[in-house]
Amino acid sequence: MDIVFSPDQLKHQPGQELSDGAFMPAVEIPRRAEIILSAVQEAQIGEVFAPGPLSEPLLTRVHSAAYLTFQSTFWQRWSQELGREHEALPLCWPVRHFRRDQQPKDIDGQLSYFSFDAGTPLGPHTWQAALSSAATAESGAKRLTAGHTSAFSLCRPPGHHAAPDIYGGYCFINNAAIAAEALLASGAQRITILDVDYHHGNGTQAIYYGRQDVQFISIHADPAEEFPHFLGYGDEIGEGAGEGYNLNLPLQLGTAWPDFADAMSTATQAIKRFAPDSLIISLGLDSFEKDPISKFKLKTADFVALGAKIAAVKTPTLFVLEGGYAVDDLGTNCANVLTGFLQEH
Ligand code: OKP
Ligand code: ZN
Repeated sequence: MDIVFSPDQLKHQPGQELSDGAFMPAVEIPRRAEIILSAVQEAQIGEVFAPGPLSEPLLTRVHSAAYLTFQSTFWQRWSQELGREHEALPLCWPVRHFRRDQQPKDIDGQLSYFSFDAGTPLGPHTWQAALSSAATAESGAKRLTAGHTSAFSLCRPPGHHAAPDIYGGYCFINNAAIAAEALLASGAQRITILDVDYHHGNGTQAIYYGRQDVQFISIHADPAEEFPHFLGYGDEIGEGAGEGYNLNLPLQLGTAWPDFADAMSTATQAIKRFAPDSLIISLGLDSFEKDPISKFKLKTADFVALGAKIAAVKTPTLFVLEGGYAVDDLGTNCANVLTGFLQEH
């Protein structure tokens, strides 16, 4: 299985995030990617390749023009117009009675308009790293188009919380959607994105909610108990042409492998019925028992079983890295998923 990785992804170096009502050291740090890179090489999963440049049309298929303008010019405006050198966080959102049809002109207003949380710092090289992460996803998708039966896009920062015009949850560009659009642009008819990250993939759901060419399935902590709090319930089934093509499988806090495995069986049955040309796995490793921000109980050995369950779908599969913050175990857990997949493949 080819592995795609770009060192430019390490340039997003958030210092502090707002979490639990206080500034805390950021958990979505470059070390995550470094430790996974060395573990998958050690486990001889495959050869590592750098991605080519991201294709611009893919970006505009996933994100709005206004959002892309905001992100690509943000740091210049923040630092030169406002003279701010510290990383940026939004402060105020258009909830309930506010209007959201007016895009503010000022930078702080726009920061809020294009975000959904205060836990996702924007720094001087964030956008460059996000573009490299998206290029890593595109490059993995190209391997499936070329006939490979699997690939691993070692993406960082992650992508599944990013919606067409909103960043948040450590995500700026929706990498799984970039990969899906690359596959569709190369002739695929149907794609499934299966999101196994501990957190609901609200951004991916938003992008595909009205579409029947991309099936979205997410296994995650119940949003009534966990971030992102406002999406990810079981009654969200898609709308219009997309009705029936969105499947949320929320699980209770404390879920261990047996119940996670049952949800995986439900997911794989739905995938087989849909019969996609390719499967994209939004691979979050934060379902791990020692994850510092999560409350599931998967053990290191369970990740081998997770990889095997994914292989049982018997469809060309692209793994796109999402979350996972237990840095010491992250490499082993990631390599275990890929090894479990390759053994059953
Ligand atoms: C990103 B991904 C907990 C704050 C939660 C956001 C978590 C983002 C997860 N005190 N902060 O899905 O792994
Ligand atoms: Zn997560």
